[in-house]
Amino acid sequence: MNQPMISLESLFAPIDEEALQKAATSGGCSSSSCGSSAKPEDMAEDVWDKIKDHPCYSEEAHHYFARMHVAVAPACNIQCNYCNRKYDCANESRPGVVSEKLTPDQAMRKVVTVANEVPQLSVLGIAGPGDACYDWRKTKATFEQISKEIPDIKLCISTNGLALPDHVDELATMNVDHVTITINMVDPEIGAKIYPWIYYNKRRYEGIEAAKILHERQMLGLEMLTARGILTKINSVMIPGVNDEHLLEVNKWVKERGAFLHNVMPLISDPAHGTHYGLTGQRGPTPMELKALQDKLEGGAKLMRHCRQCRADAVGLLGEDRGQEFTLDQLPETVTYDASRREAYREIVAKERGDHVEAKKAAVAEVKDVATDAKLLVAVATKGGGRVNEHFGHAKEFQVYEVGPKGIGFVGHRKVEAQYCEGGWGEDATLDTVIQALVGVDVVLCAKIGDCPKDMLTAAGIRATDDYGFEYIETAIGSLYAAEFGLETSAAVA
Ligand code: CLF
Ligand code: SF4
Repeated sequence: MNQPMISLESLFAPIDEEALQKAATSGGCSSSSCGSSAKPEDMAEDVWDKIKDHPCYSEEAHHYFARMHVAVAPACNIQCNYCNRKYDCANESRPGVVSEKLTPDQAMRKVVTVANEVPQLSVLGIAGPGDACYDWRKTKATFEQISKEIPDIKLCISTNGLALPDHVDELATMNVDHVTITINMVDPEIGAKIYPWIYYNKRRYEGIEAAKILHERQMLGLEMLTARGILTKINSVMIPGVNDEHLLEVNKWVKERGAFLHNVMPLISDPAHGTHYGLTGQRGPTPMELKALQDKLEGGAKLMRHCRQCRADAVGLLGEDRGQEFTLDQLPETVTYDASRREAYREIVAKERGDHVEAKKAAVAEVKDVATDAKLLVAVATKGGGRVNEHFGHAKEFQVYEVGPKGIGFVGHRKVEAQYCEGGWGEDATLDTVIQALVGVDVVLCAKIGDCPKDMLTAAGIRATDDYGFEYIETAIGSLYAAEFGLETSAAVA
């Protein structure tokens, strides 16, 4: 099989047009086999086929593949205490953000435009504002149109679960393989503290009665999806003092009913968003509280830790958002789908991904060989492709890995509200906020860092290095760990 020539840069944004061109003309692998070398040994082939290029369902895929959301279904049938209807659905998306609402026809134009320009695109999701199952007519019309035009795009929805059981059969017929249900409780007494009311069967219910109905419908929906082989992700909003400890119970219930992933997201509560929780002073968890709960949940339903709580009109890799490049006013009046760039990209990824998996295995073996119990929390600046390839001052987020005797694992990300280096020079005040975002981290790995930010990080107890720039993330972390705790000490971080 011919493989395309690949440069190290070929998977970084912006996409290397030359590499795409070579891949497009190489006659390489078919897109259906792309990335198959990365399949975990204990995973069934049909499950791997469904997740291998889904950036949310596979942590590994999120380095390579992008999702886009279209906000076509704004009506909602419940009230969550962390939601203000002016904004996106906080069950899946970032609260406090207003996304551009589209008709199914407008959504079609947008998806085709993005598919032509963003070769990483693999998934189309409907994730608020509102509920995709309650506002079903628009969800269905959108999916039907788009899957006719781009048959290989994966379809994904997010729902609060109340109307879900009414549509599971249609979801199965429409080849929707990925559904997210937000489940914050399995005890209606706790539910009553999260949901003031629901609207069900043309009636409004409140308090414990409302939470009980919602709970029963969520469990029924999950069981129906599992029975049809649809992969279900459970989102839970962690609300300190309300459901944080209770999420251990939720994890057990959803595991028993076949959930594929459990994604615990932090409550984002800001009085400016005008939500009940925001206005009554309910706080969200700190990054370390979230990690501690996720660590407690290990061993139950498999955890998703790389969620970015994206916008309901997000476009791009999970850590980036190119939505502003594709607003309605910028879309062409007519557009025809051209599959060539997406196909070419998949060829490049197939090769790179196989190499990445091999590199990861070698790095984990290297870490396990080191005779120590020490653990490190390592923050990585990356712009995709699974490599340490972003400058410290340009990073919009850091991906956080834990390395220790058990190996190397992704444990979350830290968002940076403003970049240290904007316009070519660094601001000390901005650096303070970056340091704040990195609390608890031991080492930062990046492609480049200047002496000044490095010294300020060191003063805050965080070491930083660009010694491993452009390596695969796991290779870099493995080398760092071995240098620090193994026999070789020459490359230890200064
Ligand atoms: Fe979108 Fe959600 Fe589908 Fe992904 S997002 S509908 S499953 S395609 Fe992903 Fe974004 Fe987290 Fe959602 S990172 S908010 S989990
Ligand atoms: Fe808001 Fe989503 Fe809850 Fe509806 S389901 S109230 S849109 S967070």
